[in-house]
Amino acid sequence: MIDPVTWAGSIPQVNGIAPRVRVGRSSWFNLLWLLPIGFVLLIVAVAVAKGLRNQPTVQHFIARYPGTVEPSHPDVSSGFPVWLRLQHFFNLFLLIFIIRAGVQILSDHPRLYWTRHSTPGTDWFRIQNPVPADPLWTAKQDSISLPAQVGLPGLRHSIGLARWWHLGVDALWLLNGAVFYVLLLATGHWRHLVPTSWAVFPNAVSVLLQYLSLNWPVDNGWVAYNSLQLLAYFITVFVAAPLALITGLGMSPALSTRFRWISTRFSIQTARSLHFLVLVWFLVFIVIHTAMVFTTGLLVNLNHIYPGKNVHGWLGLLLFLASMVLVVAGWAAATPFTLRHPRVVQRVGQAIVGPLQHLFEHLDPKPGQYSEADISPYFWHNGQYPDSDEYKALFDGRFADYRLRINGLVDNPVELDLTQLRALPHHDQITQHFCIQGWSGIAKWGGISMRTIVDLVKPLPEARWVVFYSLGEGADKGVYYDAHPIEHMSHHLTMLAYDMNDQPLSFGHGAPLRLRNEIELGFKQVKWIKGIEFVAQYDELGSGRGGYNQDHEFFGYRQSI
Ligand SMILES: Nc1nc2c(c(=O)[nH]1)N[C@H]1C(S)=C(S)[C@@H](COP(=O)(O)O)O[C@H]1N2
Ligand SMILES: [Mo]
Repeated sequence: MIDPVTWAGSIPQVNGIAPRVRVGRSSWFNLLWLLPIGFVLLIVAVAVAKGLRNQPTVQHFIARYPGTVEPSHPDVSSGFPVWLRLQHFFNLFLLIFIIRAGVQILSDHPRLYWTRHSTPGTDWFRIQNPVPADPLWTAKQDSISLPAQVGLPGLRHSIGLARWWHLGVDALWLLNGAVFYVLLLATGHWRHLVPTSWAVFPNAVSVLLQYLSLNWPVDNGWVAYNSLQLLAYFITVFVAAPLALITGLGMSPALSTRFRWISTRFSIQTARSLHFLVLVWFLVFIVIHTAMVFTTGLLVNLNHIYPGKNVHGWLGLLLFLASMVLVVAGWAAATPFTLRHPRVVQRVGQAIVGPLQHLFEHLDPKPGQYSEADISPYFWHNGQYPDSDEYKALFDGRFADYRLRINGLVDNPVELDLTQLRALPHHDQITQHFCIQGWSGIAKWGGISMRTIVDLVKPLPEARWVVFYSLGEGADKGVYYDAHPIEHMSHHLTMLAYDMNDQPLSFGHGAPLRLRNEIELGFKQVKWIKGIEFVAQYDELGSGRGGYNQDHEFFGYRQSI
């Protein structure tokens, strides 16, 4: 049971602002203006279209291209088979949760960029005020709340739960889509959705003119969609949906650090921005599609897609309303259920998505990811800063009394001070950080490869996890920690860093020592490390879920996506 008041370290709920898009260097356009502007443009477009339709050439054009390319294959049956009607409903139902949780994820870092640096002021879109000047401003402070029935679950910084909804339901949606593709192909119904003649383009223009001039074409979607509709459906099913998957995977640290040829060209921020634009396409599509269903013969349209009959009558409407009861119930229940049973959401999400995340965890990243020229001018801060007396005393003494303890299931437990740590073989890497909230940045990390540490302490065969404990607490009090699979300790880019960009690690970024394991998301990169323990399992640590955020904010213990 989540108490919104004490959630995430009693983070107060803060609203965002109306969406803004940057124009030029630093002017911001409030997208709410699109409503009156769009309305005026629509009226102008109607007037122009009406004028055009009085022109003989345009009339000829419309007579030549009436709007629909008749199906040339007599073997393609008309109408909508039962699998298609069911899948249409599943699609609609699942999209509700995907979209709501997706907007929630966006709200955790309510800005979009085109470069992997996520530099404040270079965002092209934001639903949050400009980043304050405070040099220790964290991404968590930057997150915003959503109304409980818009976001899923709406609370500020509830990204852990939102991700289970988004990724878990997405897996079901992709399965539904894959079955849909197969059945489309197998039954020949793809011919209803794929334009097969160039005539689709002049016909689409013709349809647009007919709609805008308020003299609508006669539709018969039972047999063939009009060309504009066909293009919209085709783009949605065969372009937007696959793009949603591809851009979604483009945000994975494991995939990005492995498949360099693509992630060097399309950074996580390009993927994230495009992922958002796909959402915009879906939203615009849903609004227009629904409006057209309602205004082009509602009863017949609903008879097509619900009972699958090309008739007049009320059955389709009744079935539609019954299905809407399910939709409304699912919509209304999702947030209250999530707040009441967050562990269930975490467990079910983990069961659905976990295996895939495990798969990606096998990808050892390539060394030599970036060069000095790629280093980000600004690197966001995140997390809960340490404020214990122990930490303050160490910091004030310039870490002269600092000792890193490495123990647990090892042959040779050690305690090392900073001089000893710096005397170990030096390793550095220039890599990209992926915060779960969505920002990224490149830095050069200097320190010790975890391979060196493993050689030094000699883990016992039963050691399976390596737990990194912080000197700092988490947002709800209690030690911040995170467990990593022992296999990752031999990956190329797993290291302890004491330098960042050739300077000793700053307070904010984790002084005196932090972890880098580049195939995982940012919250697993424990800062202000106090000790490292090799264990067989982690269920007796914290609440037993493999890390502080897993215990307190329902994140997953594998975060390769
Ligand atoms: N001890 C500790 N380590 C932590 C955190 C924290 O709250 N406490 N936050 C994590 C998160 S969410 C991120 S994104 C990175 C941020 O590192 P940075 O501040 O150097 O960017 O640190 C991670 N390590
Ligand atoms: Mo993070």
